[in-house]
Amino acid sequence: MVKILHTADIHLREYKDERWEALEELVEIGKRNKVAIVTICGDLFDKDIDAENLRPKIREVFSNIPFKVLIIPGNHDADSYKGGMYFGEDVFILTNSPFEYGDVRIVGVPFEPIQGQNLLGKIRALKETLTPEKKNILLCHGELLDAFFSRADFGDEGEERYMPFKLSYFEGLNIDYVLAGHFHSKFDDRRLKNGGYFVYPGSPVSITQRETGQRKVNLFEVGSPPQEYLLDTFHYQAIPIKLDPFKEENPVEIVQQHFEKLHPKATAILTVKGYVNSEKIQMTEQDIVSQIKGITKGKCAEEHYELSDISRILENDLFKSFTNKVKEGDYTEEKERQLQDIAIKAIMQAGL
Ligand SMILES: [Mn+2]
Repeated sequence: MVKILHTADIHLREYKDERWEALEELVEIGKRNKVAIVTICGDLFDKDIDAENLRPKIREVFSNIPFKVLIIPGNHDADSYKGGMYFGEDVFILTNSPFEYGDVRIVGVPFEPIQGQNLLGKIRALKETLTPEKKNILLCHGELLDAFFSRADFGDEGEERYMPFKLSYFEGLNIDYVLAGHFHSKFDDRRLKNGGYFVYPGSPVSITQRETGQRKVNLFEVGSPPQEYLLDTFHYQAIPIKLDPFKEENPVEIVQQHFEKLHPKATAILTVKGYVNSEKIQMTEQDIVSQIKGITKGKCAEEHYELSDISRILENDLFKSFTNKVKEGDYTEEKERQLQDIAIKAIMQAGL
Protein backbone atom coordinates (compact mmCIF):
# COMPACT_ATOMS: atom_id res chain seq x y z
CA MET A 1 0.00 0.00 0.00
CA VAL A 2 1.61 3.24 -1.18
CA LYS A 3 0.27 6.49 0.26
CA ILE A 4 0.72 9.71 -1.67
CA LEU A 5 0.20 13.33 -0.66
CA HIS A 6 -0.51 15.36 -3.80
CA THR A 7 -0.37 19.14 -3.64
CA ALA A 8 -0.71 21.93 -6.19
CA ASP A 9 0.74 25.46 -6.38
CA ILE A 10 2.32 26.95 -3.22
CA HIS A 11 4.05 29.97 -4.87
CA LEU A 12 6.76 30.32 -2.21
CA ARG A 13 8.38 33.75 -2.13
CA GLU A 14 9.50 34.41 1.44
CA TYR A 15 11.00 32.45 4.29
CA LYS A 16 8.51 31.92 7.17
CA ASP A 17 5.53 33.66 5.65
CA GLU A 18 2.11 31.95 5.49
CA ARG A 19 3.00 30.05 2.31
CA TRP A 20 6.18 28.76 3.89
CA GLU A 21 4.20 27.66 6.94
CA ALA A 22 1.84 25.79 4.59
CA LEU A 23 4.81 23.87 3.16
CA GLU A 24 5.97 22.98 6.67
CA GLU A 25 2.45 21.82 7.51
CA LEU A 26 2.42 19.56 4.43
CA VAL A 27 5.67 17.95 5.57
CA GLU A 28 4.13 17.32 9.01
CA ILE A 29 0.98 15.83 7.46
CA GLY A 30 3.15 13.60 5.28
CA LYS A 31 4.97 12.33 8.39
CA ARG A 32 1.82 11.85 10.48
CA ASN A 33 0.06 9.94 7.74
CA LYS A 34 3.12 7.86 6.83
CA VAL A 35 3.03 8.76 3.16
CA ALA A 36 5.68 7.30 0.87
CA ILE A 37 5.66 10.15 -1.63
CA VAL A 38 4.77 13.83 -1.75
CA THR A 39 4.11 15.19 -5.24
CA ILE A 40 4.32 18.94 -5.88
CA CYS A 41 2.70 19.54 -9.25
CA GLY A 42 4.23 22.82 -10.37
CA ASP A 43 4.64 26.41 -9.11
CA LEU A 44 6.32 25.49 -5.84
CA PHE A 45 7.94 28.90 -6.27
CA ASP A 46 6.31 32.17 -7.23
CA LYS A 47 9.29 33.19 -9.40
CA ASP A 48 12.62 31.66 -10.41
CA ILE A 49 14.45 34.23 -8.28
CA ASP A 50 12.52 33.03 -5.23
CA ALA A 51 13.75 29.49 -5.90
CA GLU A 52 17.29 30.83 -6.07
CA ASN A 53 16.96 32.59 -2.70
CA LEU A 54 14.99 29.91 -0.88
CA ARG A 55 16.79 26.76 -2.06
CA PRO A 56 19.08 26.44 1.00
CA LYS A 57 16.07 26.77 3.31
CA ILE A 58 14.05 24.28 1.24
CA ARG A 59 16.82 21.74 1.77
CA GLU A 60 16.31 22.11 5.52
CA VAL A 61 12.55 21.55 5.27
CA PHE A 62 13.17 18.47 3.11
CA SER A 63 15.96 16.99 5.21
CA ASN A 64 15.48 13.90 7.40
CA ILE A 65 12.07 13.17 5.94
CA PRO A 66 10.61 9.64 5.79
CA PHE A 67 9.23 10.10 2.24
CA LYS A 68 10.31 11.08 -1.26
CA VAL A 69 9.40 14.47 -2.74
CA LEU A 70 8.68 14.65 -6.46
CA ILE A 71 8.53 18.07 -8.08
CA ILE A 72 7.63 19.16 -11.59
CA PRO A 73 8.27 22.67 -12.90
CA GLY A 74 5.22 24.94 -13.41
CA ASN A 75 4.73 28.05 -15.53
CA HIS A 76 5.96 30.29 -12.68
CA ASP A 77 9.12 28.30 -11.86
CA ALA A 78 9.97 26.57 -15.15
CA ASP A 79 13.65 27.64 -14.97
CA SER A 80 14.17 27.07 -11.25
CA TYR A 81 15.42 23.51 -11.61
CA LYS A 82 17.74 23.84 -14.59
CA GLY A 83 21.45 23.23 -14.18
CA GLY A 84 21.26 20.36 -11.70
CA MET A 85 20.06 22.40 -8.71
CA TYR A 86 20.13 20.42 -5.47
CA PHE A 87 17.02 20.47 -3.26
CA GLY A 88 17.88 17.59 -0.95
CA GLU A 89 18.68 13.90 -1.18
CA ASP A 90 15.05 12.77 -1.08
CA VAL A 91 13.89 15.37 -3.58
CA PHE A 92 13.54 14.47 -7.24
CA ILE A 93 12.76 16.83 -10.08
CA LEU A 94 10.71 14.82 -12.56
CA THR A 95 11.61 15.81 -16.06
CA ASN A 96 12.54 13.00 -18.41
CA SER A 97 12.92 9.74 -16.59
CA PRO A 98 10.17 8.07 -14.58
CA PHE A 99 10.40 7.58 -10.83
CA GLU A 100 9.90 3.95 -9.82
CA TYR A 101 8.69 3.02 -6.34
CA GLY A 102 7.81 -0.66 -5.90
CA ASP A 103 4.99 -1.36 -8.28
CA VAL A 104 4.23 2.34 -8.75
CA ARG A 105 5.67 4.33 -11.63
CA ILE A 106 5.44 8.12 -11.72
CA VAL A 107 6.15 10.22 -14.78
CA GLY A 108 6.18 14.00 -15.09
CA VAL A 109 5.13 16.31 -17.89
CA PRO A 110 7.01 19.43 -16.80
CA PHE A 111 5.62 22.76 -17.92
CA GLU A 112 6.65 23.97 -21.36
CA PRO A 113 5.04 26.69 -23.47
CA ILE A 114 3.48 24.20 -25.89
CA GLN A 115 -0.10 23.31 -26.82
CA GLY A 116 -2.31 21.51 -29.31
CA GLN A 117 -0.67 18.80 -31.42
CA ASN A 118 2.74 19.34 -29.78
CA LEU A 119 1.39 18.69 -26.32
CA LEU A 120 -0.82 15.82 -27.46
CA GLY A 121 2.20 14.22 -29.16
CA LYS A 122 4.24 14.59 -25.99
CA ILE A 123 1.59 12.90 -23.84
CA ARG A 124 0.90 10.12 -26.35
CA ALA A 125 4.63 9.39 -26.59
CA LEU A 126 4.47 8.20 -22.97
CA LYS A 127 2.78 5.02 -24.25
CA GLU A 128 6.14 3.24 -24.43
CA THR A 129 6.97 4.12 -20.82
CA LEU A 130 3.58 3.44 -19.22
CA THR A 131 3.59 -0.34 -19.38
CA PRO A 132 0.72 -2.15 -17.63
CA GLU A 133 2.69 -4.22 -15.09
CA LYS A 134 2.73 -1.19 -12.78
CA LYS A 135 0.35 1.43 -11.42
CA ASN A 136 1.06 4.50 -13.54
CA ILE A 137 0.80 8.05 -12.25
CA LEU A 138 1.30 11.17 -14.33
CA LEU A 139 2.14 14.59 -12.88
CA CYS A 140 1.30 17.66 -14.93
CA HIS A 141 0.79 21.41 -14.65
CA GLY A 142 -1.70 23.08 -16.95
CA GLU A 143 -5.22 24.07 -17.87
CA LEU A 144 -7.93 21.47 -18.28
CA LEU A 145 -10.06 22.58 -21.24
CA ASP A 146 -12.97 20.22 -20.50
CA ALA A 147 -14.05 22.39 -17.58
CA PHE A 148 -15.39 25.91 -17.75
CA PHE A 149 -12.91 27.39 -15.36
CA SER A 150 -12.12 31.06 -15.67
CA ARG A 151 -8.55 32.24 -16.13
CA ALA A 152 -8.64 33.66 -12.60
CA ASP A 153 -9.22 30.16 -11.18
CA PHE A 154 -5.68 29.34 -12.26
CA GLY A 155 -4.19 32.30 -10.46
CA ASP A 156 -2.93 33.91 -13.65
CA GLU A 157 -4.04 37.16 -15.21
CA GLY A 158 -4.15 37.82 -18.92
CA GLU A 159 -5.11 35.80 -21.93
CA GLU A 160 -2.25 33.34 -22.20
CA ARG A 161 -3.03 29.62 -22.03
CA TYR A 162 -0.66 27.37 -20.10
CA MET A 163 -0.28 23.79 -21.36
CA PRO A 164 -3.98 23.46 -22.21
CA PHE A 165 -5.11 19.82 -22.40
CA LYS A 166 -8.24 17.71 -22.55
CA LEU A 167 -8.99 14.49 -20.69
CA SER A 168 -9.12 12.81 -24.11
CA TYR A 169 -5.37 13.44 -24.50
CA PHE A 170 -4.82 10.66 -21.93
CA GLU A 171 -6.95 8.09 -23.77
CA GLY A 172 -5.23 4.90 -24.82
CA LEU A 173 -2.59 5.22 -22.11
CA ASN A 174 -2.21 3.00 -19.04
CA ILE A 175 -2.77 5.84 -16.60
CA ASP A 176 -4.28 5.24 -13.16
CA TYR A 177 -3.99 8.81 -11.89
CA VAL A 178 -3.27 12.21 -13.39
CA LEU A 179 -2.13 14.42 -10.49
CA ALA A 180 -2.34 18.00 -11.68
CA GLY A 181 -1.44 21.50 -10.60
CA HIS A 182 -2.07 25.03 -11.89
CA PHE A 183 -5.75 25.21 -10.87
CA HIS A 184 -5.87 27.19 -7.63
CA SER A 185 -9.44 27.69 -6.55
CA LYS A 186 -10.69 24.31 -5.31
CA PHE A 187 -10.42 20.51 -5.17
CA ASP A 188 -11.78 19.03 -8.40
CA ASP A 189 -11.60 15.38 -9.42
CA ARG A 190 -12.86 13.59 -12.52
CA ARG A 191 -12.77 10.13 -14.07
CA LEU A 192 -10.74 9.22 -17.11
CA LYS A 193 -12.37 7.02 -19.75
CA ASN A 194 -10.22 4.05 -18.73
CA GLY A 195 -11.45 4.32 -15.13
CA GLY A 196 -8.46 6.30 -13.89
CA TYR A 197 -8.66 9.59 -12.01
CA PHE A 198 -7.78 13.19 -12.84
CA VAL A 199 -7.28 15.42 -9.78
CA TYR A 200 -6.69 19.11 -9.13
CA PRO A 201 -6.38 19.56 -5.34
CA GLY A 202 -6.40 23.41 -5.50
CA SER A 203 -3.66 25.53 -3.89
CA PRO A 204 -2.88 24.43 -0.29
CA VAL A 205 -2.76 28.06 0.88
CA SER A 206 -4.66 31.08 -0.50
CA ILE A 207 -2.48 32.94 -2.98
CA THR A 208 -5.03 35.64 -3.88
CA GLN A 209 -8.43 36.65 -2.48
CA ARG A 210 -10.11 34.58 -5.16
CA GLU A 211 -9.14 31.38 -3.36
CA THR A 212 -11.65 31.30 -0.54
CA GLY A 213 -12.47 28.61 1.99
CA GLN A 214 -10.33 26.06 3.80
CA ARG A 215 -7.62 24.64 1.52
CA LYS A 216 -7.03 20.99 0.64
CA VAL A 217 -4.57 18.42 -0.63
CA ASN A 218 -5.22 15.02 -2.15
CA LEU A 219 -4.05 12.31 0.28
CA PHE A 220 -4.76 8.86 -1.10
CA GLU A 221 -3.65 5.25 -1.33
CA VAL A 222 -2.58 3.98 -4.72
CA GLY A 223 -5.41 1.70 -5.87
CA SER A 224 -8.13 3.74 -4.10
CA PRO A 225 -9.96 6.90 -5.19
CA PRO A 226 -8.45 10.36 -4.56
CA GLN A 227 -9.24 11.77 -1.14
CA GLU A 228 -9.71 15.36 0.00
CA TYR A 229 -7.69 16.26 3.10
CA LEU A 230 -8.54 19.55 4.86
CA LEU A 231 -5.63 21.80 5.80
CA ASP A 232 -5.22 24.25 8.68
CA THR A 233 -3.33 26.73 6.53
CA PHE A 234 -3.84 30.41 5.80
CA HIS A 235 -6.89 31.14 3.62
CA TYR A 236 -9.45 33.79 2.83
CA GLN A 237 -13.01 33.16 3.95
CA ALA A 238 -15.92 34.94 2.27
CA ILE A 239 -18.66 35.86 4.77
CA PRO A 240 -21.76 37.12 2.96
CA ILE A 241 -24.54 38.28 5.27
CA LYS A 242 -27.99 39.37 4.16
CA LEU A 243 -30.07 41.18 6.78
CA ASP A 244 -33.81 40.78 6.93
CA PRO A 245 -35.72 43.79 8.32
CA PHE A 246 -38.74 41.63 9.19
CA LYS A 247 -36.88 39.35 11.54
CA GLU A 248 -36.15 40.24 15.13
CA GLU A 249 -32.44 39.85 14.68
CA ASN A 250 -29.56 41.98 15.80
CA PRO A 251 -27.14 42.45 12.87
CA VAL A 252 -24.18 42.74 15.22
CA GLU A 253 -24.98 39.39 16.83
CA ILE A 254 -25.27 37.74 13.43
CA VAL A 255 -21.82 38.98 12.48
CA GLN A 256 -20.50 37.93 15.89
CA GLN A 257 -21.76 34.36 15.35
CA HIS A 258 -20.00 34.13 11.99
CA PHE A 259 -16.73 35.42 13.39
CA GLU A 260 -16.82 32.99 16.30
CA LYS A 261 -16.79 30.18 13.74
CA LEU A 262 -13.98 31.72 11.64
CA HIS A 263 -10.96 29.41 11.30
CA PRO A 264 -8.00 30.78 13.33
CA LYS A 265 -5.84 30.87 10.17
CA ALA A 266 -8.49 32.59 8.07
CA THR A 267 -8.85 36.21 7.04
CA ALA A 268 -12.42 37.24 6.27
CA ILE A 269 -13.92 39.03 3.30
CA LEU A 270 -17.11 40.41 4.85
CA THR A 271 -20.14 41.67 2.96
CA VAL A 272 -23.19 42.88 4.87
CA LYS A 273 -26.17 43.44 2.61
CA GLY A 274 -29.91 43.84 3.00
CA TYR A 275 -32.16 46.04 5.07
CA VAL A 276 -32.59 46.92 8.71
CA ASN A 277 -35.38 48.58 10.63
CA SER A 278 -33.48 50.99 12.86
CA GLU A 279 -36.56 51.81 14.93
CA LYS A 280 -37.24 48.22 15.79
CA ILE A 281 -33.66 47.31 16.71
CA GLN A 282 -32.90 50.73 18.21
CA MET A 283 -29.68 51.13 16.23
CA THR A 284 -28.78 53.50 13.43
CA GLU A 285 -26.76 52.42 10.38
CA GLN A 286 -23.78 54.09 12.00
CA ASP A 287 -24.24 52.21 15.30
CA ILE A 288 -24.42 48.92 13.43
CA VAL A 289 -21.31 49.47 11.33
CA SER A 290 -19.20 50.77 14.20
CA GLN A 291 -20.19 47.85 16.48
CA ILE A 292 -19.49 45.33 13.71
CA LYS A 293 -16.09 46.91 13.15
CA GLY A 294 -15.32 46.27 16.81
CA ILE A 295 -15.77 42.55 16.13
CA THR A 296 -13.96 42.34 12.78
CA LYS A 297 -10.93 44.42 13.71
CA GLY A 298 -7.76 42.78 12.38
CA LYS A 299 -9.69 39.81 10.99
CA CYS A 300 -10.74 41.13 7.57
CA ALA A 301 -9.00 41.72 4.27
CA GLU A 302 -12.05 43.56 3.00
CA GLU A 303 -15.31 44.79 4.52
CA HIS A 304 -18.29 45.86 2.42
CA TYR A 305 -21.26 47.49 4.08
CA GLU A 306 -24.20 47.61 1.70
CA LEU A 307 -27.01 47.63 4.25
CA SER A 308 -29.77 50.25 4.33
CA ASP A 309 -32.06 51.41 7.06
CA ILE A 310 -35.59 51.25 5.70
CA SER A 311 -37.58 52.18 8.80
CA ARG A 312 -38.99 55.12 6.83
CA ILE A 313 -40.21 52.84 4.04
CA LEU A 314 -41.75 50.37 6.45
CA GLU A 315 -43.92 53.21 7.80
CA ASN A 316 -44.97 54.22 4.30
CA ASP A 317 -48.74 53.75 3.80
CA LEU A 318 -48.34 52.44 0.28
CA PHE A 319 -45.88 49.83 1.46
CA LYS A 320 -48.13 48.84 4.36
CA SER A 321 -51.15 48.30 2.12
CA PHE A 322 -48.99 46.37 -0.36
CA THR A 323 -47.63 44.02 2.31
CA ASN A 324 -51.12 43.48 3.70
CA LYS A 325 -52.28 42.45 0.23
CA VAL A 326 -49.34 40.09 -0.08
CA LYS A 327 -50.15 38.53 3.29
CA GLU A 328 -53.75 37.91 2.19
CA GLY A 329 -52.49 36.13 -0.92
CA ASP A 330 -51.51 32.51 -0.75
CA TYR A 331 -47.77 32.91 -1.22
CA THR A 332 -44.89 30.90 0.18
CA GLU A 333 -42.75 32.65 2.74
CA GLU A 334 -39.95 32.95 0.20
CA LYS A 335 -42.24 34.47 -2.43
CA GLU A 336 -43.57 36.90 0.18
CA ARG A 337 -40.00 38.06 0.90
CA GLN A 338 -39.30 38.52 -2.79
CA LEU A 339 -42.41 40.65 -3.26
CA GLN A 340 -41.53 42.75 -0.23
CA ASP A 341 -38.03 43.19 -1.62
CA ILE A 342 -39.43 44.42 -4.93
CA ALA A 343 -41.74 46.87 -3.14
CA ILE A 344 -38.86 48.19 -1.00
CA LYS A 345 -36.71 48.79 -4.05
CA ALA A 346 -39.57 50.44 -5.95
CA ILE A 347 -40.35 52.80 -3.09
CA MET A 348 -36.65 53.63 -2.65
CA GLN A 349 -36.31 54.38 -6.36
CA ALA A 350 -39.44 56.48 -6.45
CA GLY A 351 -38.10 58.41 -3.47
CA LEU A 352 -41.44 58.23 -1.68
MN1 LIG B 1 0.08 28.77 -10.15
